[in-house]
Amino acid sequence: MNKRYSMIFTIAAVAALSATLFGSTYTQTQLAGTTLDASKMDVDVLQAIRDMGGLELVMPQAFAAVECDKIESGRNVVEFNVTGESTELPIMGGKTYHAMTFSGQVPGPTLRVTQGDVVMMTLTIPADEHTPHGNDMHASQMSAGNFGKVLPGSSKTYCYVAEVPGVYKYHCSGVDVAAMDQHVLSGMYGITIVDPIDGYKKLMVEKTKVDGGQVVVDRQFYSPDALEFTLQYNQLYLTDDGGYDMGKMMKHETSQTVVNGMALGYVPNETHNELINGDKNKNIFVLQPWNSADLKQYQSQLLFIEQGQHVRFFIENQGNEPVYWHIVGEIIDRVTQANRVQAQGTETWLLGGSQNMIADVVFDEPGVYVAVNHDYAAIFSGAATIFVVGDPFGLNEKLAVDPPVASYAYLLGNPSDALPPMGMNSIAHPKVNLHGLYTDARAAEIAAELGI
Ligand SMILES: [Cu+2]
Repeated sequence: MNKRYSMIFTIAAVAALSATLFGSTYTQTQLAGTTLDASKMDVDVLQAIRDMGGLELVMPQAFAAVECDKIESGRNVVEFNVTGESTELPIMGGKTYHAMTFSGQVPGPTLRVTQGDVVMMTLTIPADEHTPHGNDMHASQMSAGNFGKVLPGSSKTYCYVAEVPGVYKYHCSGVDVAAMDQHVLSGMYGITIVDPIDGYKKLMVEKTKVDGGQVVVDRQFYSPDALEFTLQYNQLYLTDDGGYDMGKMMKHETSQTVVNGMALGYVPNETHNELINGDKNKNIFVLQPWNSADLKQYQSQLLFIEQGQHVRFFIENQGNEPVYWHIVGEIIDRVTQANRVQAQGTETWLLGGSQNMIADVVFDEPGVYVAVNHDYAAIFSGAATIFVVGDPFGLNEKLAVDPPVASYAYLLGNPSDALPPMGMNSIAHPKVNLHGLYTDARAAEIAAELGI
């Protein structure tokens, strides 16, 4: 008998033995291949659980969370306070949708900490909010019981140590899991970036050169310092009046694919039309839905990068569909998950739902590049993000004369709202533009904080 069959028989034998020894209807129904019937479960076991006050009484603190009043001295404590708020936000097509948000913005605020920090996270639900919310933080390692619903007019705090570096989703857990899909797919998601305690690694890029008439490998190394972006992918499943359509979600019928909350949010706006085409109403990009340069918190924008600059993307798939992350015109020089390098030099990297990557890229030539989810349905429903590398249109001279800067990027900021610290190896953050969908109140609040 080969090993594979031997293993299957062993498992079957153990299962049959268990069924015989314990008379378990659960084991028997599994062996018979029929659907588990709760009504046939051992009533005494269920009664015993009830007598103990339910499973929650048995399980709390089964896994070590940090008690907020017993934090080891020496650890840095980072407070992270968010609210759960429903609101209307604009979407492509001149409409609005019934958004659910952390703190009035989609994505929610980015939490950035260093490995080993304690995060003290508080979710507050305003009294006038119509539904409870919850908070599931993927950077923590604690009992799922912590992620239960928080009622309107109340708040909940928990503490955890950010032990593992990387990018992590946080999201609303609905009302004790019920409607979690609706809350997340309506906008209740964000990321935590946990910077490695030893900083990021320098980047190696594969090149070749001609040396003495021979083509040889020419590995080039870049400082860990980088221009940083966060890109978060998700879907909207909407009814005609902007409500959440669970039927469409179940059938995977995407209404719009959003990047940082916006479908096609990183495409030219009327300023670029004017500068490049001489007419603010003459679109450069075939799909250009967010033209106004005035709509500060949800204007479309190009993302500017210097040629030959080390760029670090923090990417999270917040959604319900796979993301085949690719940059039209470039090779991803390095893919890191947690602090382990997964690939060096790859065309596309697949992210399943709630999966992340740190992509390091150096753009070799000036020009226009497009980051996509290389699923054609995703591209044409919103997952196209345009970068301008170098200054192929001569915009820097026109837009950045005072003070002169190497790239227009430094005047615009980039789509990271990860406020200090930027990590020991990060460059000083450019002036922050508001990228994503923000309520007017939230945008005004952040602009005031930043002095922009
Ligand atoms: Cu919620």
